[in-house]
Amino acid sequence: MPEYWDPEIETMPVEDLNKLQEEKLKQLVHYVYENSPFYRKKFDEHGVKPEDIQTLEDVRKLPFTVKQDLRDTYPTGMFCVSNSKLARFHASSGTTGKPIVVGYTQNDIDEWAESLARGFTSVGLGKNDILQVSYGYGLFTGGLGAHYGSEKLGATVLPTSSGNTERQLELMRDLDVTAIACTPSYFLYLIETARKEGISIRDDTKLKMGFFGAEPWSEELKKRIEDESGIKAIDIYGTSEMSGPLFTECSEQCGIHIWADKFLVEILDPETGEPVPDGEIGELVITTLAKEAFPLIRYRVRDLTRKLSEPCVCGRTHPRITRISGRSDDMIIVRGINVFPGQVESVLLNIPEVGNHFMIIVDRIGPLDSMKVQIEMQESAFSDKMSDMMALKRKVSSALKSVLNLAVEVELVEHGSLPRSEGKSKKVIDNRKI
Ligand code: DLL
Repeated sequence: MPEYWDPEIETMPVEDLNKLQEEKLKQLVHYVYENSPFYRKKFDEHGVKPEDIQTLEDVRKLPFTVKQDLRDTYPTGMFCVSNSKLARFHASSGTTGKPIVVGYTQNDIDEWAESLARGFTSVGLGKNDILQVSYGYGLFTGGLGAHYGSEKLGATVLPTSSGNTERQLELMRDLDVTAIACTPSYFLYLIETARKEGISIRDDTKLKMGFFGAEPWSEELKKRIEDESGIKAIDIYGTSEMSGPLFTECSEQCGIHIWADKFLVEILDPETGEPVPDGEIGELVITTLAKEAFPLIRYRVRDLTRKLSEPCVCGRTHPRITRISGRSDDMIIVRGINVFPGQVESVLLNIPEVGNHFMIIVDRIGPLDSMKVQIEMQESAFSDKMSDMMALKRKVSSALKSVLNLAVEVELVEHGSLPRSEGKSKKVIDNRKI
């Protein structure tokens, strides 16, 4: 019997769900028009009035919101409530310029926690579980987001935050932790550190699942994590602008459930802004239907994914999105060829001799772009024979070439020599930008 947090909402017939979204959308456009000078101006410039929005399809009459809008209105120029109604801020460390500040009313925090409580329940997490939250606590939304979600569920939280890996492992064992939430790259580091200490996550801990997200990760990495640790790896997704970590896969693991009573999803062609057919890849665009402090209208998230509208076999009727395959602005262009780091990860992790860590380095030598991939090998694959190493390099090179259509230099580096990450990992160094 599948378990639901809120069966009535989660299994609501699609037509009813659409009606509910329509009502909420209508309320939202009035709300932002009345409470956010930013949106009032945007709507006016776009020639659209709240009354023009009567059906769900009318959402397409509304202007997009983009990250630059959040920067231009830094810190709180897009908020719809005064400071006295705010319960919390978070901020994302923008790679360029000012960070982005997001704000929440108490109600926003409750809604956020509820979204996660639904997701946690959908993979079988419950009151008897102990969740180790190894996402960073603080301005980043990961730690506190997972923490509040878990408390709402009634599970026990172990708020380790990131870092101090040996201690994390010690507590995980001593307290019989059953689930963890962290970036997939940090979990790889945990597995590696455990191994060095002679601990097997599979045999020496009670860990049964992990909620991995906050950075792109491939199916191949999921498989490696599951094979090396014996736990179930669940995809968890969200962004600071939407609130933080919000959505997870259910135990069927066939897409991430997006709670349609709280968020309206569009998948659009990044070039034309037109919707792509169900199941086709495009850019995720989100409208928040339940947020008070910092609602977003048609926010262009820039993450690339597919929408699956068919109800899930778990009985939930809300739409799903597939694993994020990259960001439209993550793409590196090398000699005119588009390369997504995720593609590189998929190719590499399909080769058994290749270890779990790699780094892409892009350079410009004279007029020409060049791409190099540094790869750690599996310790077991290391050989003293030069010819074996050369053969492995050729194998990796030709696998990359066949997928990327690009000649890539491959450098095999010593196990443990590439940087390990405690939070979001960096997989690309683009020296052309320096
Ligand atoms: O990373 C929120 C979060 C925390 C999500 C913990 C999941 C777990 P930001 O720092 O604003 O928020 O970064 C959001 O991270 O647009 C994606 O590009 C990427 N991202 C987040 N989750 C995933 C995922 C948090 N499951 C940006 N798969 C997003 C792939 C992800 N990319």
